Amino acid sequence: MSKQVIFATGNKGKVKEIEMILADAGFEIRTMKEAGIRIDIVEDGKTYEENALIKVRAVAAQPQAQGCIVMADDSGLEIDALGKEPGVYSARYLGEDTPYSVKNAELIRRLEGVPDEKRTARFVCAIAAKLPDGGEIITRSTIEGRIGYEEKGSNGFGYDPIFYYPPYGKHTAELSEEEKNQVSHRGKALRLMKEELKKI
Ligand code: ITT
Repeated sequence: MSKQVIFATGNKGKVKEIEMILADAGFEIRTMKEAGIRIDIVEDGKTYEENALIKVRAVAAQPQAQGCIVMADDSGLEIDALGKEPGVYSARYLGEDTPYSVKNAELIRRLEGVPDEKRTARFVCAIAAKLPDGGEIITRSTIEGRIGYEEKGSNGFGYDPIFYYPPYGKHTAELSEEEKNQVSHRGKALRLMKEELKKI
């Protein structure tokens, strides 16, 4: 089994976490940029799984990816009181280039007057892998929490400053990298993927 992995993501926050989570798996990990792959991928799937597969298939079709395992992460934040928005549109919510301080403030504003017990939310992560023989594997995991009342913490990325994680009594942006990876949607989905890859 190839130990060379190309991760099909352009999100630096994800890359940092992925490299830490997979550090003990013995893979040689490169991002698509590091592998010299510069393609625009249209993520028009309706689910996290579909989008993760769209990313791995697009990258695996490139000549630079031959012989490598290609992996991708598609993830998002589901807020129950907002009908699971922004969900699969999390990166595009209010515009791809809009600062997260603005996106986070808007989500908090939309939850004004919503009590604690109805502020439930989760991060979801689907990880897809495309193997050199064309085989595909998908794993998925979530982390359950609530939307807070203000931004807290400066670790992590994206919506971490507004995601309150009850078992630690902190927002995920207040957790260390190790703490977040231990309990996060991405940490758990990637560890499931490591287990699946060990079987082949
Ligand atoms: P790639 O497709 O290049 O991987 P992306 O940022 O466009 O990067 P997604 O389409 O999967 O990735 O969007 C996921 C969005 O969900 C991400 O941009 C964040 O806004 C949010 N998100 C996912 N995981 C998160 C986490 O651990 N902490 C905070 N926000 C997260």
